[in-house]
Amino acid sequence: MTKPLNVGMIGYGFMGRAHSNAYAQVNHFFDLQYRPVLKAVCARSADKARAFAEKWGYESVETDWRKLVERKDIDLIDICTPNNTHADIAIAAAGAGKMVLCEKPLALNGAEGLRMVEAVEKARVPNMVWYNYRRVPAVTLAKQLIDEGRLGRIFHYRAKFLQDWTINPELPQGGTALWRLDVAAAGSGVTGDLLAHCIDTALWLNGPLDSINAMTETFVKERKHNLTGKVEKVGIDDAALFMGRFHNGSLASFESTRYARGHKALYTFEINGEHASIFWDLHDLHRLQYFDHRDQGLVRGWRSIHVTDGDHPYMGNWWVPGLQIGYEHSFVHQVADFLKGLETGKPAMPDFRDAYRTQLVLDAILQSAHEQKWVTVARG
Ligand code: SOE
Repeated sequence: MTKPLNVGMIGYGFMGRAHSNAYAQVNHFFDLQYRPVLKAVCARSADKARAFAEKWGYESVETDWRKLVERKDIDLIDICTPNNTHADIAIAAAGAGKMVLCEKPLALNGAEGLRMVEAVEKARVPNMVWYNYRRVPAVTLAKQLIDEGRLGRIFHYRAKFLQDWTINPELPQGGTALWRLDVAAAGSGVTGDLLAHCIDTALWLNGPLDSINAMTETFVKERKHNLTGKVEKVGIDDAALFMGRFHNGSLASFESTRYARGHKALYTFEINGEHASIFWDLHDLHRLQYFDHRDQGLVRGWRSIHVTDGDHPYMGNWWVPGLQIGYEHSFVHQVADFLKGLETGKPAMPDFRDAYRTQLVLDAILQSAHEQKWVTVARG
């Protein structure tokens, strides 16, 4: 018999759907002691909350997140709302003794993130941040190969996340669908939205970053604001680039933008080591490219590993070898690992503290770009 774990989800957008799907699917594919129950969804609009609840099978709705957090029949609060609401909800949820899952980035900035870390650690409640790309099987395989020492000493870590959906200067900022363009709601632009993913993966695969030198640009300086109806200054960064030094001595090169015409979600990373290199591309997410210099010269070359075999990470839980899975499965894996962590007492990462370390890198990027100088990354 599985133990029910009652989920109260706040928000109903793109991430609300990805998480709801993960809760609904996880016990079909993973053997776990806990079973998420879609207990309540919360949105300011009762109509929208009801429509979402009906579609995804939530048992009830709330329109005030404070009420949801206080409900005795809720075990876990899942935060899928804009970044400027994460801290208040997470701190209240931890105070009410709930487990807390939070969408990325953890917070608007490091100081706010630290308050959230302190709240969950003080309350001793399980917590996790949805940096889902760690759980793409090919990315998890990259971690395995690096940890086995196959790459040897690492020289370079290169990552980029490119999109093109904000090039139109007529696109307004703010409001439900466009809060990512409003600095008050998002905290930053591509730095917190896209580079955050690259940094989370990088810290996991390659260890801490010591210092960075960044530049950011805002290509469209003013946009109409959906909430005020007025043309207002744009406060987010549209593009962010940095170079840096990892603690292990390797060099970092990172780029993200929403102005790369033709690219929708081109997240790639490449790691060059003394013996081998690895390359991954979100647009081809079930493959890992691997080059090993120790291969016999005649057949040496980049291998494209189709990460679908039963002994590849997570894949034994899905179909049969050769049949690939996709983006939504990374969320299923994250829930599975979280629930396993509750069972074993070994928490799934990234928890709030781990995600706070990413937040400190984001702060360093914005500071470096602003002050036009190298910045030492604070350790969390
Ligand atoms: C932005 O377009 C976005 O949806 C991010 O917010 C997500 O975190 C990323 O995974 C895909 O792109």
